[in-house]
Amino acid sequence: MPHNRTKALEHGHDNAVAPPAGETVKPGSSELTASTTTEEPGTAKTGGPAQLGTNETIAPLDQFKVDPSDQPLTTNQGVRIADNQNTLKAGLRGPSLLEDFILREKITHFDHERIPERIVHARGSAAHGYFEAYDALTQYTRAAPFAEKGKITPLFARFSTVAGERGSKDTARDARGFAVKFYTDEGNWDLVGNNIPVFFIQDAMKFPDLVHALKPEPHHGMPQAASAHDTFWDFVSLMPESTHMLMWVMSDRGIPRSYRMMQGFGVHTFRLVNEQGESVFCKFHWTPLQGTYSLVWDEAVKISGADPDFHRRDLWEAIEAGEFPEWELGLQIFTEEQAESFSFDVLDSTKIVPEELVPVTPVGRMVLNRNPDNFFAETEQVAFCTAHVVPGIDFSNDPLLAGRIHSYSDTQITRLGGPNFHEIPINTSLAPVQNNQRDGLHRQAVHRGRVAYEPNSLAGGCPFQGGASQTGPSGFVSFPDTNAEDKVRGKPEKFAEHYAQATLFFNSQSAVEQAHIVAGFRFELSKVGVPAIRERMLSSLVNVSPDLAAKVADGLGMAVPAAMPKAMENPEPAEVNQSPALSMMSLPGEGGVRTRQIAVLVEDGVHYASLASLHSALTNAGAVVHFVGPKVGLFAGVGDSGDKTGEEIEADKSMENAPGFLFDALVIPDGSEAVQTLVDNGDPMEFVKDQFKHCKTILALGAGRKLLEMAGIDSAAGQDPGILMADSADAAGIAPTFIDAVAAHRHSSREIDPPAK
Ligand code: HDE
Repeated sequence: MPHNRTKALEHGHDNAVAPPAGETVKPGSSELTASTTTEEPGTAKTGGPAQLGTNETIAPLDQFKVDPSDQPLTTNQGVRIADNQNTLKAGLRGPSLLEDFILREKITHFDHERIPERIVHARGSAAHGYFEAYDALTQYTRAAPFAEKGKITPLFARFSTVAGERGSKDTARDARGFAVKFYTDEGNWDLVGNNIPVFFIQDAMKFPDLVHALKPEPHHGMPQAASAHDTFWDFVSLMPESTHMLMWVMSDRGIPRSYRMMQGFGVHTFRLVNEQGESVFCKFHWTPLQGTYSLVWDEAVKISGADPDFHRRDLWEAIEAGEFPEWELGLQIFTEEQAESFSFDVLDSTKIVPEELVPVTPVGRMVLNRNPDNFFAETEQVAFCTAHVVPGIDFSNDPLLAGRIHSYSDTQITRLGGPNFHEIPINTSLAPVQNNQRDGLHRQAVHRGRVAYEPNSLAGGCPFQGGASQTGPSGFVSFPDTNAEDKVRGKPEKFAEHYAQATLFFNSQSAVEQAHIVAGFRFELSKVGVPAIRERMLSSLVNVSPDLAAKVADGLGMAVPAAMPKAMENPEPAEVNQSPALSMMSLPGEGGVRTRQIAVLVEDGVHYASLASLHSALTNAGAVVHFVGPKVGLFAGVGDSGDKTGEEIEADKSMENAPGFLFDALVIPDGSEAVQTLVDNGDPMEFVKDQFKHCKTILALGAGRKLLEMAGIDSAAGQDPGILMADSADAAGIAPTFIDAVAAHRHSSREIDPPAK
């Protein structure tokens, strides 16, 4: 805190000038500041529509907000600065003086502005929000967020890519982090998951190896944010346990359309523990209400050039527009006895528990309703740690999880500069913190008194320990798991089965999704320089699906090798051979076009009335409509006769700054003169071709169909539900069909590999 508000009071001054409170989002309903909602159930579940962002996390952050409005410029010591333009010099053309403490303080601070980036998940975006419980879950857990129906728990969620550095692109093929910090009544609980429910490795011992193989190769620092290179494929082809995760990453899950449109998973098996100390196993699932959607590869590659912040911008803009993204939290709850009967081991993070074996029960929703005020202070400095659990949540013996419990707190010590990172405002608990830990770099708390030990009599025994009972606010008690085995380095038997669920995943995909997996492997392996690595990977894929291996081999111009010998040749038969929930196409979508970005091309001579009526139909449906011209600015509209009406349309984007692949759908306008100019310009044709190639919806009004003819795709109208044509007079009439077509996300039936001319 740069200004000590209490100091003047300590010395008896009452005229201290406190800085004005930082600007925050205007408080909405005060209901969200209460610990339970008072709303009547508004939807089938509980709660009503999300409200503008205000929640309990604002208060602790507010104390630290700095607002410079009407304030003079000062040094860090509070000394007013008279001249912020010139260094102190011995004469106007003379040498600068060492005594210029103002210059030295400014430059010194600047020199240390950067902190180490996260070793993985360096690039991310975050938002504040809240969790609302649908019902009390007290029969399973005493965790505070699930204590009663309608209970609200503030939270901060960060989404990230894994491999790329902090300044890398958003649309790389990669897993995505999905980390949620719940500020519960009983302390912070961090659920640090991914958008993919399994992981590459089974044991924490292999994590540094995995990351060293995945990150840019150390001799030349390439490639950035991508796994398309030798060291990664060398490692994973030698680690068949990675195969299941590879299937997910090579699938469309590796290139999400938006952070708002991806699932999240806790990955490991966790424990829920109730008041009576009884425990069940649990897997956490987040499902987006916006639907689960992806990009296509060509689109992802192009977007990474035109807008490396594509996902960051999307999350930020949706929240700014009041389109608060929402996810449903679902739990798979099962007993230890059930777990023992499964053909796989639930302590193995390369395995899912198929929903056909244990259904996902919806238990609440997460709404993100407030953007951070400061990227560094909040998004960069937030420290998620799997060790941060609260009473009612406990760990399983998953050996990958065990390593994480250590790693996250440990890494913050370097990244955030010492052991007091819990005092950084975004990391502070809403529950009071009292203990005898003292000092260390950057300590903020001013502990009073002489006692920093326990037991003590001088401080009346305080702070006192809660006791070992599981009930009430007595404190965290680890579940007394019974373990009576030899101390060994090794793996349980079922960990040796590496392919059944990779096959389950592949077989549960639609034909289009399977084709994308083939193309994903083909692309990545085509970048691998050492043929033996490609061949080894192919031999592993034979064990997943001979069909998959054959298609990838064909794409690489190679023969299919013999199957890689399996670690376990005769595993227990899998219980489930098809799981529709694994296909994104079977997941519930939002069904509408809210927040979808629609480009409407404009030029001078564009038919005004048809665009105006389409614009209002689309914006009423929640779509974000952008008029895209050869340059930004005003363009003259015409009427049915082609004469200027005096009305103008303002292009808020240009074809140069917003190429076609950034949009979810395209409208080509009517107006002969405008269309002729569009035809004569190369950029609109690129728009049409990319939209077509990426299987998006295109609507051509009136004369605009000429652009479709030029692109050779006019004949698709009537056959392809995503290619629409209408007269200007029917612009309002076609709007519902267009909206439905955009809501379908993509019209994959038109996809050809390699793409049509
Ligand atoms: Fe992480 N991981 N991880 N990880 N991870 C980090 O922590 C680690 C794993 C995940 O938005 C680091 O604060 C080990 C699985 C997310 O800030 C680090 C192992 C899953 C984030 C670390 C794993 C994840 C991280 C880097 C294997 C999905 C970003 C900086 C034993 C369930 C959180 C940091 C954020 C970040 C270690 C495996 C997800 C180094 C040792 C499995 C979402 O501590």
